Amino acid sequence: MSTSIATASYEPLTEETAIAYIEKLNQKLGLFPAPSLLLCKEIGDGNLNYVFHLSDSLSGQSLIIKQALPYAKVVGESWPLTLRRAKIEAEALQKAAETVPSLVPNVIHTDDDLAITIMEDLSDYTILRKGLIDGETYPNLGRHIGTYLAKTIFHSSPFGESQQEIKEISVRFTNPELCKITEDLVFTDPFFDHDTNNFEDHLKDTVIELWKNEELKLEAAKLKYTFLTKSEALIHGDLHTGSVFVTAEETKVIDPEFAFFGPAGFDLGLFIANILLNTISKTAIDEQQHSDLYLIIIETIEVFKEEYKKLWQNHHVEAFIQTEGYVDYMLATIFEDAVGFAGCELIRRIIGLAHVADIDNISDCQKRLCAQKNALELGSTFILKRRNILTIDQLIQETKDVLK
Ligand code: SR1
Ligand code: MG
Repeated sequence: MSTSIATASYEPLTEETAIAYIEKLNQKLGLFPAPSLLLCKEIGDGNLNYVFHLSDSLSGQSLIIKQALPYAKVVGESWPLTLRRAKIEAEALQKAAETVPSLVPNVIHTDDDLAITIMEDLSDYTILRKGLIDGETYPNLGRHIGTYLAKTIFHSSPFGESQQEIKEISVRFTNPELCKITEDLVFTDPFFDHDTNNFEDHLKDTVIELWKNEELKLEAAKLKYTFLTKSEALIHGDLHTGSVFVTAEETKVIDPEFAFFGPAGFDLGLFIANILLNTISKTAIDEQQHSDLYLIIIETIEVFKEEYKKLWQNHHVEAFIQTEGYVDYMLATIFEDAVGFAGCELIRRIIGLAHVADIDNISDCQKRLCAQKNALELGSTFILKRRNILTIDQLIQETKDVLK
């Protein structure tokens, strides 16, 4: 259900006004049983939004209010950002719930004027990035993410949906401002001496070498063009390990505010890159091979391909669907794009504005430098060799060659 409550004009919530807002909404929607005693805490640690945890100390029930800010929290008010992203995020979650309901949080209510989404409380879950940094293992993760990717991509593509529905999705999820952030921060700025970049002094020579690598820049330019122009499916748009909540058994994909109708390999590429950033970090710290992390990548890709093929066989929206070689061609192009996008993500997390704690939190300076250089080398390898990295084994082997 979507409404506007209390005021038509936007105001950032505080912990106090969040409680007042929910108390008012409670009268309409019965979110908490009466009487209630609500407590609220702002718990957001992301780059862009407020996240309030609301709990009723009488019933023990709880929920989350997510509110978009009109600017990027990570930079400040000098970087204005559309509030419409809250609507995109809520609708992307609802769309994903049509095909993978157990893998996304339940959206309870939205308010477009206040850029608010109220959703199921996932406080029992851990952000995957933190869990991996802490050395936790998640045996179901690869299967869950592979399934999430196959189902969300297939069912929002012309192979799984009618032509009219696809046109409607592509218009509804037009997301120019958030796409521009990715175009700049992932595909452009890290490859140039740009003022948004943020890298350590000890990397300066390596980064200057990368900026001079014209072959690499040409391939990065092609990948940027693919991101700008390839409209294949409704994608999450920011599927790093901070966008996944996990428990030992369960997985929830959150935060699809960057969702748009884009290249089908983008989410897979970002997810692989972020698992690899954790692998690179751990390998730099202990010089061990981390087969559990490689296994997440292997299972994600294998399950993605298996599930995608199953869906392909069972749906007949597209006349050519049974044509020999077509599904393998599609999967190969998605994989090639994913490898290239993974390369760009590896590089931008070292040179660009938005870093990852997996690498930045390595306290030993020499080990951190080693991890940063390895991420840049592996990113460059993926970008340059993506057309020859055809299998999961080749992808893992290229990684091991860089990390040895
Ligand atoms: C200003 S936003 C920086 C980064 O945070 C988001 O999660 C996206 O990854 C974006 O690139
Ligand atoms: Mg996010």
